[in-house]
Amino acid sequence: MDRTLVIVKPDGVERRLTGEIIARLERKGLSIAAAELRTISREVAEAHYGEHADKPFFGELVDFITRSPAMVMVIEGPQDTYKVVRNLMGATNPKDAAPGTIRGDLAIDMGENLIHGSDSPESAEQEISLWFPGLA
Ligand code: IDP
Ligand code: MG
Repeated sequence: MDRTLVIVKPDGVERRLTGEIIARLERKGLSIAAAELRTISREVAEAHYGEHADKPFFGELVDFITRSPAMVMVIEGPQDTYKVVRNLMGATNPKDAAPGTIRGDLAIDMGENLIHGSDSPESAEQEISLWFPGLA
C-alpha cells in the first residue's frame, strides 16, 4: 500500500464540492486513511508551501489556503498513489486541465483550483508527517 496527502482547498469546501471530490477518488479505487476538516494556520500553510516561498503569488496562496476550512486527507492505494491522484486532479491551471479531471471539470481560476496532491513519493511522506504526525 502507498499513501499521499490530499487537501480539498477552501474553495472546494465553500462550493460544497468535498463530497464530489472524495467520490472521484473513491470511484477510482482509492481509500481514505485519515481525514479532518481544518482551518489551516499560517504557520502550517507556510511550511506546506515552503517550496513556493520566493514566488510572487506566495502571500496570496497562504491567504487563500487559510481563509476557511479545508478537508485534509491521507489517501491510500497501490504503488504510486500520488501519481494516480495527480492524474485525477488535472493540470495546476484549470484553464489547461483536461476535461474529466477534477480541475478540468470543476474549476476555472488558477488561484482557486480546488485540490492539492503531493507531487512525489518524497513529498507525500514529508507532507503526511507535517499534517498527520501521529498517523501509523
Ligand atoms: P500543484 O498544486 O498543481 O502542485 P504548484 O505549482 O505546486 O501546483 O503550486 C501550488 C499552488 O499554488 C497551486 O495549486 C495554485 O493554487 C497556486 N499557484 C501556482 N501558481 C500560481 C500562480 O501563478 N498564481 C497564483 N497561484 C498559483
Ligand atoms: Mg505542488
